[in-house]
Amino acid sequence: MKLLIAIVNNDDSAVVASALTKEKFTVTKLSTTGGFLMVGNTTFLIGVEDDKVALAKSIIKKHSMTRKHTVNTSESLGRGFDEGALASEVSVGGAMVFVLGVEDSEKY
Ligand code: 2BA
Repeated sequence: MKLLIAIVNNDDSAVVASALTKEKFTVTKLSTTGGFLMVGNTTFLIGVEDDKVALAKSIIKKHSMTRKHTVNTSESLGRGFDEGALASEVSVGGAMVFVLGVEDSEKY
């Protein structure tokens, strides 16, 4: 078994959740915030049998769009960033997916 941790844009999260559950995946949605942009995103925890990992990843990929996000320099400086490290526009997404091995999983 694997645990997928998938960080998805908030604008895509409802569609991703719907598409996953339609294929019988069980998902947990967490409200999270990206540390760079400080913008809300959604993190999915998905426990998946090994032979279903590719399907889950393909569903997430299909419904996660890449977007441009314009960084407001003065707003970001207020958060303590170094001005030299900021780009005026960054590309966000589609999705960031981590696949972790699960040693044990029990439901009580
Ligand atoms: P944020 O941390 O808010 O990052 C938003 C976007 O800003 C990133 O898009 C990337 O294009 C850029 N970015 C992030 N950190 C940067 C840095 N130190 N210097 C320059 N540009 C930077 P994505 O890569 O698509 O990431 C979207 C969101 O996914 C991230 O939001 C974060 O919440 C999560 N994420 C991405 N990679 C991660 C990782 N390796 N570990 C944990 N979370 C990650």
